[in-house]
Amino acid sequence: MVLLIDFGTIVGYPTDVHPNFAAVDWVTGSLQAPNLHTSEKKLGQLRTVFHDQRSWETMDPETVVYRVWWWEPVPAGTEGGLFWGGTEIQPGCVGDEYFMTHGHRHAIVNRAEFYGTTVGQGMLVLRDESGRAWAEKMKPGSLHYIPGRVAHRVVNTGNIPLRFVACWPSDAGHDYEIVRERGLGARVCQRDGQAVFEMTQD
Ligand code: M6P
Ligand code: ZN
Repeated sequence: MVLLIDFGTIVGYPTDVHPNFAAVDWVTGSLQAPNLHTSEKKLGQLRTVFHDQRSWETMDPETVVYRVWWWEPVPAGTEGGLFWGGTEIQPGCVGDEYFMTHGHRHAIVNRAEFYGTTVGQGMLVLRDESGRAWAEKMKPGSLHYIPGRVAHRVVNTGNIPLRFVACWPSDAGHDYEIVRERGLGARVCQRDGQAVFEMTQD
C-alpha cells in the first residue's frame, strides 16, 4: 500500500487510526497541530527562580519571560505515548542572571526527553540525582538528550529570543517542587558581557 502524506491529507490510513496532522517549521520550531496547547510564564510567576530578588522586585511582573506550545496526540498520562512542543525564551536578565525557564524534573523520574535548538544561543543546565550540575551549549542545530532522573532548565544567553523544540513521554509529567527546593546547583550569569556557568551552594 502506498501512503501519500501531504499535510492534511493521508491516503489509505486505517479507519481505526485517528488521523493526526501536524507540521513543524524546522527553521523556527513553530508548530501547527490539532488542539495546540500554549502557556506563558511571566516574571511575576518566577519569584523564587532568580537569585537577585531585589532586581526582580523592581521589574514589571507582567513581562513575558517564555512561551511554550505543545501537541498532545494522546491524553496526558498515557504510558508509551509522546508529546511534541516548542519554547521561546525572551532575551533579558534579572540583575546579572539571564532569563530562563522554571526548570523541572519529570514526575515519573526515569522519563527522558530531547531538546533541539532552532534559533538563538543558550545553555541547557542539568542536574542529576547525586547533585552534580553541568551545562550544554545550545545553538541552532544542537540536539540534547536529557536522561531520566535529571532536572533541566534552559537559559537564553543571547540577545534575540531563544527557540527550541522538545519531545517527551506523555506520562512524564513535571515536578517543579524539586527545583524550587534544591535549585539546579548552578546559575548562568553575565560577567563582562560573557555568559558564565557558576556552581552554587544549593
Ligand atoms: C520544554 C518541555 C516542556 C516544558 C517547557 C518549559 O518545552 O520540557 O515540557 O514545560 O520546556 O519548561 P518548564 O516546564 O520548566 O517551565
Ligand atoms: Zn522535561
